[in-house]
Formats: sequence, C-alpha cells, structure tokens
Amino acid sequence: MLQKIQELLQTVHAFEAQTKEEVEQFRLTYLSKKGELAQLFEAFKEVPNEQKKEFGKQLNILKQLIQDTLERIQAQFETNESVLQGIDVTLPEKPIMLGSRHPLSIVKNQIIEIFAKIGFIVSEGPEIEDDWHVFTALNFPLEHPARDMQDTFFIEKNPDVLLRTHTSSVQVRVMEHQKPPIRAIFPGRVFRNEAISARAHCIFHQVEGLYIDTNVSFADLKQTLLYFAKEMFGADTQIRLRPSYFPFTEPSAEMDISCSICGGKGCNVCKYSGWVEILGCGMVDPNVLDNCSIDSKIYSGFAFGMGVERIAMLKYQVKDIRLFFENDVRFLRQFEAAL
Ligand code: 2NL
Repeated sequence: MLQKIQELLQTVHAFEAQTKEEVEQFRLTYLSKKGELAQLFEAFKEVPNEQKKEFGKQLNILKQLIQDTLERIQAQFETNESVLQGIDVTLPEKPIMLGSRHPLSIVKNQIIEIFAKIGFIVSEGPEIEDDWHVFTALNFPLEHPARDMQDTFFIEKNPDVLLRTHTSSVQVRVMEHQKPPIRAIFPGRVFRNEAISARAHCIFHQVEGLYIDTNVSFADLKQTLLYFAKEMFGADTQIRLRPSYFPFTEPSAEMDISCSICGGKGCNVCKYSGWVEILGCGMVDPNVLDNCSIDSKIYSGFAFGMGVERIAMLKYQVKDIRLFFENDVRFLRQFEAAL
C-alpha cells in the first residue's frame, strides 16, 4: 500500500491537464466515491494498528496534493476561459482621460514665470488675517474712508480676525522679517464682500509684486511693468499709466495696455477706447515701510497688484467671471491639457 501511495504522489505531482474534460477526469479518478483516494482510505481500515501512524501520514500528504493539484488545474482553465469570452488580458489598458489645467492656474503660472526671469521670488501667506496685516500696517488709518473701499468678511464678529482682501498682507509679513533688497511676487486667493455678477466675485485671485532696495524709482516700476505687459500680451503691446489712489502707495497709478483684441483700433472689450486697464501700482508709501521696520530714509520701493481673473478674461476672451468658479467641464476642457 505504501508503494501505491508513492506512485500516486509522483503521478499527481506531474499531472497537467490540456482540456477542461481532463480536469473533470482527474477529479473523478482521484476524488469520486469510488476513486483512488476513497479506495486507499477503505484499505487503510485493514492496516494493522502499529502501522496506522505511518500509513496515515502518507495518505494525508497524498490527499492534500490531490486537492491542491485540482485547484491548480481548475484555476488554469478559469483564466483561459476569460480569453475565450473575448477579454484579452494581454491588451494594453484603455487610455486614462486626462484633465486640463484650470485657466486661472495657467495664467498665474505664466505671471510667476515672467517675473521669475527678472529675479522675483514667490511668497505665500495665510488667507485668514488680522487687522494689522490687511489694513493698519498698509496705511489705512482707523475710520479712514479707504477701509470702505474693501468690503471685508470678518470672522465671528471679531473685527481683528478677517479674510484678507488683498495679498498685500503677505508683503507686510515679508517686509517685517526680511531686510531689503526684497524682490518678490505674491499670488493668492482674496475675499471681498461684493455682489456676484459677470464682472465681480466675492472670491478672486491676485498677484501682487514688491521691489524694495536703495534708489528704486518710478522709472524702474514703469520698465518692469512694460516688460511684463510685452511678455504677457505680445511684443507690440504698449502701456499707459493714469494717476490713481491707493492708501499704501504714493504716487499711485493704474496701468492700461493697448487692447490685445483689436490692437488699439477699438472694439467692445476696450469699449472703443483702444486701452484696457490691467493693474494698479505705485511707489510704496514711506509710512508702510516704517510700519514694517524698513527705514524709509534709506530704502524705497514699488508695488503693484493685478487680478488673475481679469488677465485671464482678457487673454481668453471670457465674458463672465463666474465661469472660473463653476467648474463646468465644457468650459474647463478648452484650456491647455495638464501633462
Ligand atoms: C489692484 C491694485 C495694488 C499694491 C497693490 C502694495 C503692497 C504693499 C505696499 C504697497 Cl505691502 N503696495 N500693493 C500697490 C498698488 C496697487 O493693487 O488693483 N489690485 C487688484
């Protein structure tokens, strides 16, 4: 009997099935009621007691091998069957649908790259701020009407905790901690309590810029912004500065570019003036420098701020600012694929 078990161990171990029928045959031969295994267990009853331990051990090894082998050859035909059913597991995967970069990210990154080329680094800071960094340090005296220019979201009735209305708050933080020269831009989300319309939103994105050193002049400001306008809107772009007012700059200006849509001839984007406003700028008010412990007798600087939505609307001729926030894929997929 021991010899019979040894023979079966060898045969089963080497067994390979070529067809599904052979798998079934294997099962019948070894595992059916009158199969090899059943016959051996029957014979086992006759084995003398003193040999039962030895025989039983061998028999159990054989039983395990037969069960494992059946599982192995059954599994083999399960996978092959799926090929027959038309699923070819060797084919390459279906392509994954690629998203596209959000137009605001494209424009923001482009602004960052343009300024990086002339040595501006990127700085970011908190969206939830205090009064000092958003208003007081920036030369907005208490009760000054300029505070009304920005409709601010305050948090839990505490007038000292608010959502930043501009990224100038980050510039204050940088000036407080870093000695000039400072040359940085400040991209980020800002919040104003405004009625939502095609032209305004209560959340939008800004990139502000700051350059502080000895002898920084208005001419530096103008050349830097001319360079930016040409890089962003094309080499033929012209700029013009109109006097304006901001609490944190003196003098202050608003910058227009020659209309990139009609080239200055007049269209509905530039309202037939040939010019479109793209940013605000000015020389940093000496009070702001002193508030941030930078000596205004030694240093001067310029600053500017622009709305990313405004630039993107001009560049892509988007007529409604709300499209940037609705995330309708029919709008989003028109922009550069994200790779
Ligand atoms: C606009 C105008 C501007 C600044 C932002 C600035 C920041 C500091 C000091 C001085 Cl810390 N100025 N930023 C200056 C002029 C204009 O933004 O229309 N933004 C959308």
